[in-house]
Amino acid sequence: MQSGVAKMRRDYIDTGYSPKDTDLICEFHIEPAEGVNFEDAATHMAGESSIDSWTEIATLSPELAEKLKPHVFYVNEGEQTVRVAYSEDLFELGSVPQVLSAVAGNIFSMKIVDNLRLQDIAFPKSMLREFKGPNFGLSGIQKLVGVKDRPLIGTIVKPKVGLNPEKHAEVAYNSFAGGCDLVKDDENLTDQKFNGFEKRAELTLKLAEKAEAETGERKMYLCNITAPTCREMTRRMNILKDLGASYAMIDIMPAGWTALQTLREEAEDAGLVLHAHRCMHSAYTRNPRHGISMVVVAKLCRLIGLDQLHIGTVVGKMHGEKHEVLTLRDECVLDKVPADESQHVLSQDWGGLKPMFPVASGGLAPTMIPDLYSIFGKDVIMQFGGGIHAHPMGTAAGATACRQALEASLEGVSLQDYAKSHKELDVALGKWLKK
Ligand code: CAP
Ligand code: MG
Repeated sequence: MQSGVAKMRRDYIDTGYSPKDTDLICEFHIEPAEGVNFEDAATHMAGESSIDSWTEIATLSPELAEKLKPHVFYVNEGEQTVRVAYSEDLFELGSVPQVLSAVAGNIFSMKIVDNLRLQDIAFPKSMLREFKGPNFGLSGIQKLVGVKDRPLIGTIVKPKVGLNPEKHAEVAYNSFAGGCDLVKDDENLTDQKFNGFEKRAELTLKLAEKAEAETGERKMYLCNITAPTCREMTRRMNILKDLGASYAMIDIMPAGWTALQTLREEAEDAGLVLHAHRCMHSAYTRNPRHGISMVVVAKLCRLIGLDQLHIGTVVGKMHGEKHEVLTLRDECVLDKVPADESQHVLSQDWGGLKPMFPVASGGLAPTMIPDLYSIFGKDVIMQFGGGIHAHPMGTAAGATACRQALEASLEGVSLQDYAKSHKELDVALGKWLKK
């Protein structure tokens, strides 16, 4: 056992403590290293994430420690779970980076744990008050698009990268004309030499407008503003605003939390909806024994105020069990999320912060729409990349097949029956329905 384990203050375990309304509460999964006692690991984790060091420090007076010490108020060694209440005074309440530097910082590097996972953070009202949450959110977007009684249908221009701006805009136009409400860039398309940001935005927004005039439906283009600096992302956001866009898209994990907090402010000034693509999240979230859960990522996004967020599909190509995806959906949309011990979810009162619009994307085909509708209901954005552009009759037909499959689902008609009088759907069934 390391000497630090024996020397740190030992009064952080406090199972008699009732968390205060003002405390920030975290649930952790802890796997101590060999030879390290579970409570010692929890004590050090709690100390390192708040006020303490590896050894007793003379500069930490007993009075100060008493005031700011963490309280490990729940310990379940069998389940390898602890919950820690942190005084709000430990935090810069409006700073996601500072909060993460504490409760998701050095602790992941400690030798005394083999694995450590931050399962959830419950934010106190004092912290919620420092954030605005989504500006548009679920109902604001439904109002903007003029659709609230069905899921929205979106696509991702494919191939991911490689098209020039003209071709990109044409693929977007065909998607809109066929029935998509939303068309977005792929996560790795930003401002490459073959497809510059400004030209792409200009041409695609122009054709979105044309499709609006032709179809009588609102058509939204989600252009990816992810860039090396906040200043450049703001510049790109302002270009979109000047071109009359309603949306900006951002790769939330590569861009980082400071960027998201900055962009939330800039987006409000520009009047733009923020679409959050979560690529890279699995580097943090996928290992069930280590890292940071997607629940934490989703909650931080709602707190900061992204308007819509990818949460998984259940039926598509990315990992994510149904219960996990529905937990994320609840954190996006509910005002009061109840605790769910089995899912390591803490109760969260969002205090009226607007809901985010959940996005299901990744490996979806039109044939999955009945399942998606039964899983998510109407308050979801369904996105089909390959599932639209690989349609044998082309992109527009792929989008039409999605709308037809959605109509069938809303009317409670089987896809096979609906396909009898809807050619695009019929062809899609021929391609994607498992025989
Ligand atoms: C979907 C997608 C998204 C994934 C990411 C893609 O395209 O654009 O990046 O949805 O997963 O490139 O895979 P396809 P998630 O429809 O062609 O799969 O939404 O779970 O973060
Ligand atoms: Mg993508």
